[in-house]
Amino acid sequence: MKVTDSKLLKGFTRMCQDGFDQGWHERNGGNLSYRMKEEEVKALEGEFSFDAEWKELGTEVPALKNEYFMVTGSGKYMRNMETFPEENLCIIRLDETGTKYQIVWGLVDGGKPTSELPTHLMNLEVCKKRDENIRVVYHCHPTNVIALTYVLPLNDRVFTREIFEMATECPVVFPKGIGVIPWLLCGGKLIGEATAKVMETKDFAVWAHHGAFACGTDFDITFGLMHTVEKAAEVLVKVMSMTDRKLNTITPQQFRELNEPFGIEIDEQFLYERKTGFIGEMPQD
Ligand code: 2HA
Ligand code: ZN
Repeated sequence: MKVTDSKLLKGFTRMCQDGFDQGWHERNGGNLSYRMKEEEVKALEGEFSFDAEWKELGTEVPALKNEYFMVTGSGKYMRNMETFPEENLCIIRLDETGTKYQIVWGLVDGGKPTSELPTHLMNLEVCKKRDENIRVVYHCHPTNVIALTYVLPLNDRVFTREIFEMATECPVVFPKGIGVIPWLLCGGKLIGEATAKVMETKDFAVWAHHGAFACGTDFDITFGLMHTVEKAAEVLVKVMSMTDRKLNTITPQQFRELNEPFGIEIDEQFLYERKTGFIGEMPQD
């Protein structure tokens, strides 16, 4: 089968377009990676070429050795992925040490995989270790999430709790919460390590003053997670533009009531008692 006819490529590029349509991918902002299933590799490998030179990843991901990934290209625009996939994205394979990659399809006019490749692969590696069905890692620049990194403490518990309170759906969709990473230089191993640390236990990481990362088992789940967090962040921005305190909100006890009917276990660290009611207050314990 041709890569461009595959359901995989259609799902991948549709997600890029959906993110662009949301306004999360100005210019060349954001990137997407997908760890391919064996059957997807088999169906498409007739079109692969194995002549390209092996390049250093800039990190080590031994648990992903010999695997194939569909990834957006560095400097490429998400709005072009659906229309011109061969020029803007690629399929890479890793070598048997998990330290080098080779482009086997795509980027036909030249180029290299996303500048955030180390973060993507380090995330995909830790995610695979906790759930081998997690295949998608998505990075974008969601406006309201970024705005909140200027006014909320960069603290996992506070950030998660304030987002949780903005929609009952939130703790149902991501009961393990959100991890927040302070400003770090993007594109390298250090920020990749910090993000992977979050992804060891959570599906969502915020990069202060930059954007967000989400992981998931498929494109719908991963995009839906980003969309849910950003929607709640938008509500919080609206609330904060009216007040620094809420008159009404969802209480810790009400959050706990969600556990049983929804088959979830909201991490108790986020259900601390509020003392002042000020948005962004730190937990006392
Ligand atoms: O330009 O978003 O973080 C792509 C990015 C880098
Ligand atoms: Zn970015």
